[in-house]
Amino acid sequence: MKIIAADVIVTSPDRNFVTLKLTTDDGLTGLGDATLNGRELSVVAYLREHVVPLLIGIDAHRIEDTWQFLYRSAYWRRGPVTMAAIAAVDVALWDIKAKAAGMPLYQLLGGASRTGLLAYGHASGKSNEELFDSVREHQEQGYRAIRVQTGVPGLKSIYGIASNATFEANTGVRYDHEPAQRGARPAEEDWDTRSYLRHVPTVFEAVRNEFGPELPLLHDGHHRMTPIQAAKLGKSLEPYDLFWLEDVTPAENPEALRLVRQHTTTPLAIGEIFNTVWDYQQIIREQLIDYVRSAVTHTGGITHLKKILDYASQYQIKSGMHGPTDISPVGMAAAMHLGLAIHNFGIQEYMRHGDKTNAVFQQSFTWTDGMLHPGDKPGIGVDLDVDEAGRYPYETAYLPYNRLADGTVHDW
Ligand code: GCO
Ligand code: MG
Repeated sequence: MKIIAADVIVTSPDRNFVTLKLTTDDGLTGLGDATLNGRELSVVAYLREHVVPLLIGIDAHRIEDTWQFLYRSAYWRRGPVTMAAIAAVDVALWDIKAKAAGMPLYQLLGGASRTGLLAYGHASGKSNEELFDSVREHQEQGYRAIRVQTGVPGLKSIYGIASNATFEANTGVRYDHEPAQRGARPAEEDWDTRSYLRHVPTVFEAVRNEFGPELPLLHDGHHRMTPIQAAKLGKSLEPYDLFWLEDVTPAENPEALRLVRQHTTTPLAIGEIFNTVWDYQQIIREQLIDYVRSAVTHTGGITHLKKILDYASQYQIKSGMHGPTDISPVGMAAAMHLGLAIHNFGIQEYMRHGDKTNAVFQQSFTWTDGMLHPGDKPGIGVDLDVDEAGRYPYETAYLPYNRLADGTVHDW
């Protein structure tokens, strides 16, 4: 079964997506997600210029061999662009193999280990009132686990807060569902860690008082704290029993989590901007985290993320795969198949894609009582309507960035 065509499809229905479509000589097709938010075209070039020519003629069944070939033959290993490109090839090959077998992909990964995947959504608000409404809205949509992000007094616009009126007016989508803004330059947001550290525990106290002790609550620090600040936050949130506290310190230095871990029993999650097992090696071995946040899309695909998660399982560390809107429906489907099959599944992030996106990508997954299931169509269960995709050409878009009050650039 040979690859005879490899097409890189760029489309921007509600946001930019990059998809690789492989076709075999017996007429099967497979899809892989290669979307790298705000840097999409770098992966397009990597694929079109350097990978597509190597794929024509290869045996589509040889997934592990193709992975090792693309990873090792480049010499320049790792990094988000390379690993997103390899991921797209890997997932497209798994899609093809599962279609050839006539089975949903999770069957090839060992079969279902559970009936569905617990998923969490993003509630947010500038004020507690707005936040409570957002939590309730998510509960009405079926969510049984909820991430809570709050505005901070004195800060105009910060990561993860939905009520950004300018953004919504410009884009027609809620900010928490889509932080990347179309336009020639990144939007500037503001930040003050001391105000944040003072305010966040009061919000979690209010949320627990309003919604009770049962509801699993999560929070994302988005890499903005120093280790000692992160330790303080973890400690001050302990009474509110978080499911996890995410990305507390910058990801370049994972061993910073040692200090955080020494000070708090709040469970820690990290990894959405990691891209290989090497980023995780030390923090898994030293048991510095509780959840692996990588997406299939940014971590070399199913083949490589499964290895990371198998390693993590030896230390009772679970999956918490990244699932914001910048993971395309193809990347989400791959995550669902992997999550259904592995033993150490923890939770799946799930934000809804917009209607235009859902018209480009026809999907087989189901959402029932807060649980996702990838469906039982052969392959990963996603089709791409090329004509519909063609209606939405690429649009320049950037993620925002932060400045402190004195103008210093800060982690966003
Ligand atoms: C999350 C993430 C996202 C990222 C986004 C960047 O936890 O879902 O932090 O909100 O900011 O994916 O592209
Ligand atoms: Mg995050």
